[in-house]
Amino acid sequence: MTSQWQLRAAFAQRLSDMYGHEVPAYTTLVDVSREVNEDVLRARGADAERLGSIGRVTAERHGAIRVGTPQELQQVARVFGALGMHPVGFYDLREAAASAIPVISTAFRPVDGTELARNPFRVFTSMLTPADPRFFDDELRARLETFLAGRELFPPELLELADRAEAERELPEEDAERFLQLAVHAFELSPEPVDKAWYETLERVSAVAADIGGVRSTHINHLTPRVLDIDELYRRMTERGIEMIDTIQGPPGCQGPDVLLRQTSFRALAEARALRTPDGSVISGALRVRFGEVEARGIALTRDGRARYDQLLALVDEQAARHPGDRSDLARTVWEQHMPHTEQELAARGLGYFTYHVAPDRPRDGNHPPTSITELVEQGWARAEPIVYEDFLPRSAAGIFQSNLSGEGFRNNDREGASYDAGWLSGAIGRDVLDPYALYEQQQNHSLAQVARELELDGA
Ligand code: OOG
Ligand code: NI
Repeated sequence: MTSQWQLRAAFAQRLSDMYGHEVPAYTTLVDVSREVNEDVLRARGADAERLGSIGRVTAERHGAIRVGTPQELQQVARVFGALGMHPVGFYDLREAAASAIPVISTAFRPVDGTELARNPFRVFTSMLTPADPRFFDDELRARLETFLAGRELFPPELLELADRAEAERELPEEDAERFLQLAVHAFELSPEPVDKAWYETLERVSAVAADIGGVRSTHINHLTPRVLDIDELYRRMTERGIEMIDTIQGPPGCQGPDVLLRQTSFRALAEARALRTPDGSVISGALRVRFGEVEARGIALTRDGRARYDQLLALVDEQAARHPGDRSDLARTVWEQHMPHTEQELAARGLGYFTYHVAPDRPRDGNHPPTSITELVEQGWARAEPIVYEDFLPRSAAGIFQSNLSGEGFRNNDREGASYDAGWLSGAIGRDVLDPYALYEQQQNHSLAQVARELELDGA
């Protein structure tokens, strides 16, 4: 029998093999990430593994896919449900950038600590919003919806196997093999010719709309390894002559603990594709759809911590508008002034999530332990271990989308946008879209309750 986490790990590995075969620059990114990680491990020792074992980090990937309709999203949810991955978080990218990005998104990922430690594979999943009149007029919307309704992204056999794997939490070996083949195939780039005129019609609205609704299949558009020092990775990729986008998205790299998520990418490469012209002939052309991204993960921030992060970003924007120059220098200065420089401070101020554990080696001096967690940590009764951020950032996601679009696209801001939120998305998928903060908080609270029990604190 193959269990869900084994299916997930095998799927991530096969997707990686497939992607490396199709997009060789991805392999370079993975190699350079591994080299950087080995160097960081050598230089920093155990500290390098504070946010995940080197085994987890080396195997860790996130992918990104894009679909067209709620029905397709429901099917995606079944495929990932088989792998023990659940929809977490709601991201609205429609306003997050200057370019037209007509999608809303969630991320499918494992949610509990044990599963994440086994294999944290996650997929950022976006759904097109044809019903948003700022991007699509009635006629284009109708054509798009008809086109999307007529395609099949996932064969019924794959979905049946997925349902079985989810219900039984495992599959017999032979079925597991079949499931993996079908699932990986569903995310390969299709050789089928692309309808050139239709693709270009959508491209005028948005390159993302064309990528999603202009073809009869879906594909993984990037697969992202995790690196322990993204500034160093950026330098080494540039040295190798791979042109990276001009920034690292997310918090600036500076003194103090890493928080949230930092990401960077290389631009989508032109790939040869067959195009069908209006007279029915097939010509060879090129489309830019797939790219490479890499990320460094830090500590998960609480709602307060995240509010601080968003305020600082706004402050940096404001200053950058007044002082043109290197935005990252500005950001570092702002961060160094306003963000805690130590994990202890992050925890004590309630800005970051941690799990707490009774220190096994504290000499028993007859004193009664204090009851506040900050004091327990300060006096050596308990230790705090950071919880790693497992999710995404809407602004960084928009930045990644945007840096890979060929044109600005079109958004009519005179019209009112269609409104979507996590509740709407839950209804559309037919599964709860989980709140990431609730998940981190649960993990933290669980560990606090355990500490209280072990130290026999009042009320425990
Ligand atoms: C998704 C872009 C967002 C990330 O890591 O923030 C993303 C896409 O291009 O479909 O993957
Ligand atoms: Ni990504």
